[in-house]
Amino acid sequence: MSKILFINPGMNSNSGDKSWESPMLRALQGKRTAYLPKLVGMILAALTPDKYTFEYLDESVESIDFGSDADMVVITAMTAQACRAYQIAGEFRKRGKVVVIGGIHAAVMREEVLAHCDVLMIGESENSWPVMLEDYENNRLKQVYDAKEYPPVENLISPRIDIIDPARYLCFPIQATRGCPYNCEFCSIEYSSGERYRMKPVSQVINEILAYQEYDKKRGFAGIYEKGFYFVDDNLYVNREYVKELLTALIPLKIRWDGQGTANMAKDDEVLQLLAESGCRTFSIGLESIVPESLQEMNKPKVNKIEEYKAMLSNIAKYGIVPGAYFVFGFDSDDIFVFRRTLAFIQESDVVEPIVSLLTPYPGTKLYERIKNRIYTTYNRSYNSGTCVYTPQNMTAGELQAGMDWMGWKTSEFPFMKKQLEKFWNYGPWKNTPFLTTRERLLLICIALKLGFAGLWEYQRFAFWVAFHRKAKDLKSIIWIMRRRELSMGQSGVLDPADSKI
Ligand code: B12
Ligand code: SF4
Repeated sequence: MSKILFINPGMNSNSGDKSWESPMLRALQGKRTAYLPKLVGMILAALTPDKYTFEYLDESVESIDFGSDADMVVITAMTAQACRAYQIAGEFRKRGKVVVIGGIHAAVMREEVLAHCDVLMIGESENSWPVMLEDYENNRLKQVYDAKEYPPVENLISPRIDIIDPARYLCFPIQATRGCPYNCEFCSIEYSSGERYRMKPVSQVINEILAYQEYDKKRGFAGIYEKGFYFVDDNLYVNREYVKELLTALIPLKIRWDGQGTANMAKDDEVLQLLAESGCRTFSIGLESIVPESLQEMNKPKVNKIEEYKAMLSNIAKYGIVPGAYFVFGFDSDDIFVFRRTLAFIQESDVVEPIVSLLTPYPGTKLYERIKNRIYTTYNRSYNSGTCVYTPQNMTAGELQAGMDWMGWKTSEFPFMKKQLEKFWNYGPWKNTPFLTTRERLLLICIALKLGFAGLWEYQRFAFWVAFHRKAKDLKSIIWIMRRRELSMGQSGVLDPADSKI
C-alpha cells in the first residue's frame, strides 16, 4: 500500500521553518497554531482512494520529517511559498521519493516548477488527481498533468476533515464559489480559478459545514464548530440571489464565520442583515485604494466609489459585523503621501481591520505583463505582498518600501489598536455588551505581563490599558484586535479567543 504525504510549505519569507513562531502566540499560548488548514490538502485526501495512506502536513504548525516513509510527496504552492516548496522537493527527491507539485504557482511557472519535481500538476485537482494516481499505480506516470478545464462545482467531493488536527487551527475552511468575473489587474484569481463564477449548490455547502459538526460529535468535542469558519472564496458577492440563498441557509446552523467580497456588498442592506443573522463576525471588502486614478489603473472603478467608502464601512458596522478592508500601495498614481492619507482614512472611518499590502506583480497576472520591464528582482523570497519588487512611477522603490513598513508599524502601535477597539465599543450591538468582569481584567493583566516578557511592548500597553479601563467591554473583541493585527501583518501563527486558555 502506498503512502502519500501532502505538504503545505511555509512562506518563503520565513524560510519555511519558523512561520508558526508568532511572538504573540508564544507569549500567550505557547503552542503552534495557524489560522486555517489548507483546503486543497483536505480535497486531495478526499479524492484519494482508501487503499492509500494519506498524511497531511502543514509547515506553519509542524516541522517536516525528511525521513518520512511516504512513497509520494505532494506539495501545493502559491508564489509566496514557491522557494520553500523547491527546497522541500529537493530534499525528498534526494531521498528517492516521487515529488508532485501543484497549485497556483505551478499553473503559471510551468517550466520552472518542472525542474524541481517529478510530476507537475496544472489546474484544479478534481479532474487531474485521480488520473495521475491511476497512472502512478500502472507505472506510466507522466511529467505533466494539465487539468485544462475547470470542473463543474455541482458535484465536487467534500473535503476530508479527519486528516487535520483541529486543535492546531483557529478556524476552518469552507468554499462556496470559485472564480471571479471582475478582472482586477493585479489579481491571480482569473488564471487560478477562472473568470467564470462557479457556485456550489447551497445544499452542498451546508452539508460540508454539517460534516464538521458531525466530526465534532464523533470526537465528543465541539472544537471546530465553536471556533468557526472562514469562507476562502475570493469574492462572495458576485451573484446577489445566490449569496442571499446561502446566507439564509446558514442562519439555522448558528455558526461564526469570516469572509470577504467586493465593496458594493456594503451598500446592500438586505444582504448585510442576512450576513449578520448568519453569524458573520468579520467581513472584509476590497477598497484597495483611496486614490481615484489608482482604482482606474487596476480596473476596479466600477464597484469602488471612494466617496462612498466611509458610509459603506459604517453600514457594515451598523449590523454588528466587524468591518475589514484591503488596501494596496504602489500603483503608478500613488505618491509618497498615499500612506499618511490612507492611515488618516482608516482612523476616521469605521474600519476595524485594515489589511495592507504592496502591489505585487505575480507571474501570470495582467499587472505582471504591464510592468515586467520595471521588475528588478525575479519572484523569489521577496514575492510576499509586503516587499517592493519593482520601480514605481511616482516614488522610488525605497520610498514605497519605507511607506509600507511605516504603515505596518503605525497600525500595530498602541494608539492605533486603542482607537480600533473604541470603534467596537461605540457602535451597533456592541454598545450593550457587558463590561469586563474582575476575573477577565486579571487575565488581561496576566496576558500583559506575558507580552512584556516577549518584548511586545505595544501589545502590552494595549492589554494594560484595557485591563484598567473602567468601561472596557467584551474580552473576545479585545483579543480579536490583537490577533487580527498580527494576522494582517502576514504572520501565520495567531491567537484565537476561543482557543486561548483564558
Ligand atoms: C486562505 C488564503 C490565504 C491564507 C492561507 C492559509 C491556508 N492554510 O489556507 C493566508 C492568510 C495565510 C494567505 C496568505 C497570503 N496570501 Co492568500 N489566499 C487565500 C485564499 C483566499 C484561499 C486559498 C484557498 O484555500 N483556496 C481554495 C483552494 C481549494 O484553492 P487552491 O488552494 O488554489 O487549490 C486549487 C487549485 O489551485 C489546485 N491545487 C492547489 N494545489 C494543488 C496541488 C496539487 C497536487 C493539485 C493536483 C492541484 C492543486 O486544486 C485546488 C482545487 O481543487 C486565496 C484565494 C482563493 N480563493 O484561492 C488567496 C491567495 C492564494 N493568496 C494570495 C496571496 C498573494 C497571499 C499573500 C502572499 C498576500 C496577501 N496579502 O494575501 C499572503 C502570504 C503572506 C506571507 N506571509 O507571505 C494569492 C496568491 C497569488 C499567487 N500567485 O500566489 C491568492 C490567489 C489571492 C489573490 N486574489 O490573488 N492566503
Ligand atoms: S474583485 Fe477581488 S477576486 Fe475579483 S478579480 Fe478583483 S481582486 Fe480578484
